[in-house]
Amino acid sequence: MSDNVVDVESGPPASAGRRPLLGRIVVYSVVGCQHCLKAKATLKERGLDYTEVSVDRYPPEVRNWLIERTGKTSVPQIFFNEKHVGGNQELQKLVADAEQFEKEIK
Ligand SMILES: N[C@@H](CCC(=O)N[C@@H](CS)C(=O)NCC(=O)O)C(=O)O
Repeated sequence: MSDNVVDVESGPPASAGRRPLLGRIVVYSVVGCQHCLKAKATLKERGLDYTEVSVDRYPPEVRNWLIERTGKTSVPQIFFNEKHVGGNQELQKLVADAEQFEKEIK
């Protein structure tokens, strides 16, 4: 396996300050969105890597897909693997509940 391919069996390597997470966090955002900045800062504070998709940089179909998938027009929309967590407000609620948060990120 080449060096830049994540081994799905073991997950990404846990280096200093970073949390091992089996899978992926995706933050769908819009450039300059304050709620998106807050959500990303919260994930960073917790050492959780995420992939950001700035929907305004893509054709409208991407945002339309997001609205269809989540039932929401606002950003951010956050996914832990295929599970839709919600927006920043839902993320903040989740991180405030340490036990639930630990369950969700595993
Ligand atoms: N309660 C939402 C609020 C998010 C929000 O208001 N985002 C703004 C951009 S910063 C937005 O998408 N507004 C357009 C809309 O609501 O359709 C959250 O916590 O994520």
